[in-house]
Amino acid sequence: MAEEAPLIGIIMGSQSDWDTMRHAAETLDTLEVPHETRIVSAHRTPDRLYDYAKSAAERGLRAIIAGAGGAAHLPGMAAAMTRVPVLGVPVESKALSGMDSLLSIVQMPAGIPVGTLAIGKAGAVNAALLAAAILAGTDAALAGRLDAWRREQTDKVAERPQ
Ligand code: RP5
Repeated sequence: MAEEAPLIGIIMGSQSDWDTMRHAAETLDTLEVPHETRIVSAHRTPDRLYDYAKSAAERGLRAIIAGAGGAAHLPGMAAAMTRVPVLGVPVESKALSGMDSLLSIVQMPAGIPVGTLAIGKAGAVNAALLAAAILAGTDAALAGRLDAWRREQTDKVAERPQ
């Protein structure tokens, strides 16, 4: 989907976050939502974060999915610099299993919201589904693909345990 202008930006604090955040990218691939992926660290590449967040709206991004672990400032800092909705994914950290990431992302003071998802893969998948649902409000074809994705999930649930 490289040829289409991205509607969703997936950013992460480190290469080490990709194993989690690739699930967001794969879910958007499945739903045929144009997106881009970037490593943008609040701590190590603050200028890159500034440029990314400041240009997000004018570049046409409709949501940013931001994953980070530990002292996870990335989603909140991105949200502080753009009105584009930011969905935060707490990456599971080695030291505290992602509780640090979760609390860093979820406890935003009133005024700058970050929509916070679950820790790890579930959060990455759900961030993508939520971003797709936001876009589906004004995109009937995407709404159809999202409904089909949900139907398929429902159909996979057996009535009785095997
Ligand atoms: C955070 O620090 C990143 O989001 C990552 O989850 C964590 C560890 O980063 P690395 O030391 O693996 O680069 O900024």
